[in-house]
Amino acid sequence: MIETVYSRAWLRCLRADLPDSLTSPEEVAKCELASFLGKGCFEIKADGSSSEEYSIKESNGFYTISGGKAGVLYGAYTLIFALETGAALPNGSVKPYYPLRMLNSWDNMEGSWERGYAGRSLWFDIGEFCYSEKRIRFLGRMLASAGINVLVINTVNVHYPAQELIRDKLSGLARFAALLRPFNVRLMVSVDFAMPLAAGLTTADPLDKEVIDWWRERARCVWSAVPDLAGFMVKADSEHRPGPNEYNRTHAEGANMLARAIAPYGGKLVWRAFVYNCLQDWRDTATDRANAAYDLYMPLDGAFDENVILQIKHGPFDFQVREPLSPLLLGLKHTYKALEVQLAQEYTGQQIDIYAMPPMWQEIFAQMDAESVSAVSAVSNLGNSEFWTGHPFALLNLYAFGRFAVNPYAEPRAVISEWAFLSCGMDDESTAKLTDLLLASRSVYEKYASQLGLGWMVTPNSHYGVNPWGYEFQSWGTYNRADRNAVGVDRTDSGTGYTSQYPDELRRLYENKASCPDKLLLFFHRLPYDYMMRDGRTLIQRIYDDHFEGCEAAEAMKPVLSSLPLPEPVKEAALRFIEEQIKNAREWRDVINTFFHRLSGIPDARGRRIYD
Ligand code: GCV
Repeated sequence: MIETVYSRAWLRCLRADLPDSLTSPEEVAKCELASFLGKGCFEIKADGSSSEEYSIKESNGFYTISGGKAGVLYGAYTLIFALETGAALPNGSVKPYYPLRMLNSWDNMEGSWERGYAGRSLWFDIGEFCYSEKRIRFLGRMLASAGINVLVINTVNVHYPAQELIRDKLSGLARFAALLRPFNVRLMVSVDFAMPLAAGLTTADPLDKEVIDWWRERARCVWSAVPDLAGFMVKADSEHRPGPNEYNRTHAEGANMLARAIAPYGGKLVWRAFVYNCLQDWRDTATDRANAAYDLYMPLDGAFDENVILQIKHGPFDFQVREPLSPLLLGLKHTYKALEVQLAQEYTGQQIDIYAMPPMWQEIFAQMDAESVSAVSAVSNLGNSEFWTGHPFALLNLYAFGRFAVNPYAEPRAVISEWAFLSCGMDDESTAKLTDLLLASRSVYEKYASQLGLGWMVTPNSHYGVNPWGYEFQSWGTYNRADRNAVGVDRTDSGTGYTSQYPDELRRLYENKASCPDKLLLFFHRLPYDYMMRDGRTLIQRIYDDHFEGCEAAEAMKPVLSSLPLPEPVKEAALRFIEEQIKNAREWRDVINTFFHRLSGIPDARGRRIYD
């Protein structure tokens, strides 16, 4: 395979390659520190346990890192980054907050990548494992240094030949697992619930004895090839994927059957809660897709086995620019849960437009008790492009996800600034300018692409670019119901009843349009265009203003980027991408403003140009 040049990402201060011979996190830690600090400046005391905990002590410029086998590796990266950025060393013993910090790669085995915006798969091609070991090792360093410890290697939509990952391709799986093991990264595989059918059985019914035995035997073979496999991930009864409902079994029955097959090996069964009717009739205004997951899973709370983790997207829909927190994350009390976020910018600019996610994650963790979930999981934004993520700044989201997984109380500005300095190595003033730009980027995007909680106004299928009625007359349950008088869906008690899924305090907040936060107003309420907002503007004026302002803010990013001493080729790429972003922002501004102007007939109070 031809080796492409790739960015060193935030590991610029470290040497490009590690020796191929390193087999344990402790060895990696020693090697990274020896080349960064020099031999004789540090000691590593690994206690032999598998703990991820560590402590760092300094005495007269000599550093001692103590901890478990994996812990000392995290300690080494913490020390290196602290010395590089001038940050304080942690006090006492520290360990990552979540034991499972998962990156979900939606890679297909033929090499494409579902919702991928940065080239092709880093490890699959033409139905086989196919990768540069050097590059995968570098990936391992990136993941470890960010704190990520599980890599799900294939998309949850498991099609042939990905089903074979747990059958004919076990030796490839084992080799790949071995490459990432020294970085404390364990693999997980997405499996197809109906796989027994592909293997020749007549059913995939989770209560059928032959099916149960088939999965047990599969688990035995898989874990004998990869003894530290983290587990299986399953998307069932969702978007045409098979599942237990086809056999009139519940999701608890389906998940528990698989969980029991893998439990003897310590495997976790990550079951995705992204289940809704994707064949809805758009004329049906009583059915609300936002209600679906809560309605399905709340009655099953407590029915899942100990090694099942229900993976729940952060909002009730599907990674829109702004959604309220999924009520399922708040409601389930007796089920292990993983929070799912999406680094791949499917609805948030596709790694062309800048969209830094840390402010969003801070909001998510502020709304839910961090302890109420036991794992975090992110859809990957990586591919084989030069910068790993298409836009070089999109790599921030991978780094920052790791930081929030290690510490859900992380501070967005600090994380962004740390990433900016480590990745670009600029002076303090320039780092601060880039940090400000990135910190504001989400609200810039939100203003031109999806304000007031209205989502889905995107081009169908590709999901990039504006199309206000693109999803309006489709079966996906994604409607804005805009007409000449009003826009939005009433999700209150008098509407679809979605608000009733929240605990009382939140229910009251959202139920009442006077208290509902502006950013979610049209998510929860259907409002006339002349509705008077808290700030004294009408709804339609706010829509116009936001689109003009969002577009202006995108345009204003260009001179800032031009002025920064970014290293090449990052600068060239940033200037190239900002041209596309500005074009996109202008299109959003003009299409959305024209759309609502045509519907409402109300002109812009400030007389700006809106096309007829
Ligand atoms: C993996 C959205 C995406 C799909 C994705 C799905 C999911 O619908 O568009 O590509 O499928 O979410 O999360 O399962």
